[in-house]
Amino acid sequence: MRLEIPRELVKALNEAEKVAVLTGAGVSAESGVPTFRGKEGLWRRYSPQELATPEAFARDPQLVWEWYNWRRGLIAPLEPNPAHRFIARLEKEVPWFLLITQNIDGLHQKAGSVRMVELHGNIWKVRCTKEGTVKEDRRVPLPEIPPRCENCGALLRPHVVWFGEPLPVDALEGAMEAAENCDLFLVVGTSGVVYPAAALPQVARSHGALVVEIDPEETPLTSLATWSLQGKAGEVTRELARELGWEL
Ligand code: BV8
Repeated sequence: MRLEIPRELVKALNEAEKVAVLTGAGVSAESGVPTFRGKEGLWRRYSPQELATPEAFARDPQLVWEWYNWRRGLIAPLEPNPAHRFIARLEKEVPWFLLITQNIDGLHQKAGSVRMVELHGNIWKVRCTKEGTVKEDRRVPLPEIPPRCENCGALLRPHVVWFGEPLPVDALEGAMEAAENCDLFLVVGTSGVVYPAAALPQVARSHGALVVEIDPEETPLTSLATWSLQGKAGEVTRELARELGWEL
């Protein structure tokens, strides 16, 4: 069943000068990355709110690292899907663009996105808990759990933002500025429950931007949207690309 794309939306996308995009786990779902709301096998008895916290890591670094090691192993072979590729193409088509992602999987970069900020860090980076140094580490699986800093021997942690931790200041400032100045704000695959990321569509709306949501379900952000396209990101963006005459 072909999704109906409103003519005004196609016009708005063709005329947009400044575009910001906010993505969540849903944009990676069709690549095979489990969303936080989907309960995945081994880890279904834990919620991210329990494991993705500094307290959980202090209490049991082994358990937290087993969870991240499992996720790294799952994500490593995955490829971007048409939604990631649409967003990377949109970046090239508009004069001013910023992608704001909550995802830590690195699939946007793999699809060619460049002008982007990672609000919650990146699963492929590790940080020394003593020296604060950050390094890329793509070893799958990790040779030892929990991994240690080869320089000082202290525990390494995933370079991601846990619940209760502040977001990277430069990323959040860049995201806020983009939400305040864009004329079109596209939200793809987020349940809109995690703050401060979830506040960005409201900021864009209150500064006069058109807000477009792509999600198979209604979310707290749907009422904010000028257009809400209820469908899977890969399928909806394929339709949008067709309307725009883009080959993805
Ligand atoms: C902070 C990295 C302050 C780690 C993540 C009470 C009220 C309001 C706020 C709070 C509160 N209590 C606490 C807070 C703050 C808290 C928060 O918001 N909690 C929530 C749970 C209430 N926020 C924080 O703690 C943040 N920090 O506020 O710091 C501060 C300031 C100064 C000094 C000290 C402290 C930090 C939050 C970041 C947490 N880290 N990730 C890791 O991943 O391991 S969050 C993680 O979960 C993701 O990054 C993402 O942000 C979030 C999950 O959200 P989604 O991406 O939306 O994914 P979800 O599964 O929920 O939804 C998927 C969506 O996709 C759905 O809508 C679904 O329908 C859709 N979908 C499914 N399939 C598809 C699809 N869409 C399209 N196509 C498909 N095929």
